[in-house]
Amino acid sequence: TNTAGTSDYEQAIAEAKAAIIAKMTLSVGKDPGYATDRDWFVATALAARDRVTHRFLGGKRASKADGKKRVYYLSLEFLIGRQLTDVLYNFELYDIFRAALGDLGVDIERVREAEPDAALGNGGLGRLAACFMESMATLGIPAYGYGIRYDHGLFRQVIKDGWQQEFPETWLENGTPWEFLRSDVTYDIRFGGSVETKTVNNVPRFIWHPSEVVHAVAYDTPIVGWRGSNVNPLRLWSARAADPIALSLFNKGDHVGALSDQARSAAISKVLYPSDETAAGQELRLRQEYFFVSASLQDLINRHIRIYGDLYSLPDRAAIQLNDTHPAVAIAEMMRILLDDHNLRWDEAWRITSSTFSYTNHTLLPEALETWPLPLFERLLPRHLQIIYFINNLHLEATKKNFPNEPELLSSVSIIDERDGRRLRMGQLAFIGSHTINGVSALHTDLMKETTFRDLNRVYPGRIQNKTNGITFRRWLQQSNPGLTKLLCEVCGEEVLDKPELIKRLEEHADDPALQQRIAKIKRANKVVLCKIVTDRLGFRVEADSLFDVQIKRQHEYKRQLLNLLETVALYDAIRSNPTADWAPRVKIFAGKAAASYVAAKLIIKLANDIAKTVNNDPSVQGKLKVVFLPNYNVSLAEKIIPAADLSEQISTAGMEASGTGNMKLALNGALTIGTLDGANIEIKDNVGDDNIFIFGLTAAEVEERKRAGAPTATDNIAASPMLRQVLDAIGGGVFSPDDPNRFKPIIDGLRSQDRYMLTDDFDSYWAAQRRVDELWNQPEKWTRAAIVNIANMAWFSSDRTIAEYAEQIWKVPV
Ligand code: 26Q
Repeated sequence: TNTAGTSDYEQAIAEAKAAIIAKMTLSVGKDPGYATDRDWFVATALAARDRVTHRFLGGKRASKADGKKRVYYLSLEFLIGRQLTDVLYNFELYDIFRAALGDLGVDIERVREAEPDAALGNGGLGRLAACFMESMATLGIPAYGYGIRYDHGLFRQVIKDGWQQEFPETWLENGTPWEFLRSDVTYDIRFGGSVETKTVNNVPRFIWHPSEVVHAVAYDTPIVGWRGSNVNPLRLWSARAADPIALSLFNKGDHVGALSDQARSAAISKVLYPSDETAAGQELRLRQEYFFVSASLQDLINRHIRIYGDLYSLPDRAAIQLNDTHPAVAIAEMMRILLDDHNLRWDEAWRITSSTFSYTNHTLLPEALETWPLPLFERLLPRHLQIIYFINNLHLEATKKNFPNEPELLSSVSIIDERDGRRLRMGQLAFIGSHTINGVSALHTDLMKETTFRDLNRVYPGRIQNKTNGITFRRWLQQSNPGLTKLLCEVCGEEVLDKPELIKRLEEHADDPALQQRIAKIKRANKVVLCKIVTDRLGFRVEADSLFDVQIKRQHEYKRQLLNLLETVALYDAIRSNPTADWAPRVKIFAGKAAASYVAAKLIIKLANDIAKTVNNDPSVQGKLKVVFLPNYNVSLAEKIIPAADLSEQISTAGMEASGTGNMKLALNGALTIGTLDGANIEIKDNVGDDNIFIFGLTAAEVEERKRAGAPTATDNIAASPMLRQVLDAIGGGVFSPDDPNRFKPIIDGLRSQDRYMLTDDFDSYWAAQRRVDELWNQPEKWTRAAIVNIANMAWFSSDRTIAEYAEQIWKVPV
């Protein structure tokens, strides 16, 4: 209590109220009486941002960072989602602002929902970057995220007659209160032209004469760590024309032509490439990559020289992490800057470069590995191509020397792929130019060493490390599941918010019926919230007492949403033929976007919706089975589905899902996993124990073995499984598409012939695992016990742990 007789808490609420009203009046320019939810969001965000800004500029970070090594996280994607709750929560202002808004007659929930998601990413890789930014701020690591400020993030998905449609996403249409434009931080980004070779004092010099210059302008978004401990910048670049308007053309009357340069330049930061796990290979994409890499390196080199004077000490003061190969051209750009702009000798430049960079690989799928046709690369970045040739020659010479009897080795470790049309392999470039390369789960890292990078791993042994992914518990537990968080604080102590390993204490009470009931009650409340979303968006009801079986992720054939759909159809048939059996009443929930050009994935979305239509309108399975496809999956929808999930579908073909992170979010929130031994599922199993997870299917080694044998197994698999045969006949015969009986024939033909993702190999085993799920669901105490054991053993999957490992073992920065 203070002198005025009010408590500090009341005082804080009064201050927040005054701040929000001041922002509404003076910044939004509205009378609160006329404010919309969106206005309240802006006013609230600006009031919250002031606190962040003080911390951001308060000198704490800058002085703390002085003399310390900085971490630069280069990523073409940052899938942040909404920021208001993140900021308020991490500053421990959430309750105060809720009360302040409540006093003003405004529901904070509506204010939260008025914020558009910052969807500057596709899926796992982009969301991981966002979790990492939050963890780096939390651990007090002086880190900068660098990326692109896309005008349009990932497209908005609409489901029309069961088909996916894409619409542009417009998160910036009303501006965003979170960013600061730094017009003074602008760099020239050059493209094209030619390279002139000169000899000066007997030393060859290379002078790049670009044909085009684009400006990169910085926008900073502060990233707040837990308890406001630290605030780091996410610096995103926006493209502007060097000449906003060609006046000479305009004056001649060519008003459109006068603006075409502006349009061409601005195109670079217009839109996020919506492909996930496929390399687009288009010129604009390469322009995006080089644009943000060049701006980021110029920026960090400026900063380094300002503080330390020269670049020799760069590796001691900076660690640059490449988030997949998307920024891998940075290796060549760093060399170019050191050689051409700073006149360093090659070996000095190479030492600095290769001891500064490290690279994370997120996928081994061949179609996702980035390669660039040499002519395209040369036309856009002629000097960089020269440098890459030089790097490659030295690398191949050294390899030849060390492995004199293995000439075949050279073609596999070369940066240039000489098969069908010469191409640059960015994975090879990133590997060769980095001191450390990491995979994102134990299995994935092992597979990197055995497959794609097998030979490079022999040439440069010891460079590959594992860093199993993690998730930030602030967003994925504390903010999205306040009910569970409150219970954890009570049972495990408040310190659990700072030390997730204390969640383990929950396990002592796993058999306590009182705790079980509380956990079940929290889950049910979360499910009721999701039921309302389903009703609001789809117009039908689902029962909160059913098992919520969820598969939420990008639509990709390797993730096998189709396997889940086959099982759905088999279950639908089985329930109808045996209605009195002990089926667990289920709601199958799907959500996820397909890349706009991914025809097969879009047809599977249509299949899910057609199955949903048939099943949901069939009275004979009422109360036993419902199928839901929730449109426009994004971070905000994930925050609602995950706390409400009972069963987490992680059913990729073993060896194909590098890690997965949704699997971690769901298990942390008490969903049991049904999954293959793939990616981080294996580590989840190791942590929660075999009895608390439903594992099925071939292992990665068995998948490999069957592929090597080369014999098509689909025919045999189908012949051996009457149930599978019936399902395929039904779908292929048009049972779910009477309006177009052949609609799904391509899917079924694909399974009968290729079955590239081995669904028919795993179907029976998956079915059996689902029946084990039914059995456990019908023993609610046992189910809840298993859920508790899952929650209790997920602490290791905190991204704070992951980032601490990167810091110690890759970046060599103190935590
Ligand atoms: C490449 C070139 C051109 C256009 C697009 C792309 C592109 C874009 C995004 C290629 C791949 C991606 C995304 C990959 C991704 O999200 N991988 C996921 O990374 C997660 C974090 O490590 C893992 O958990 C997932 O298993 C992995 O699939």
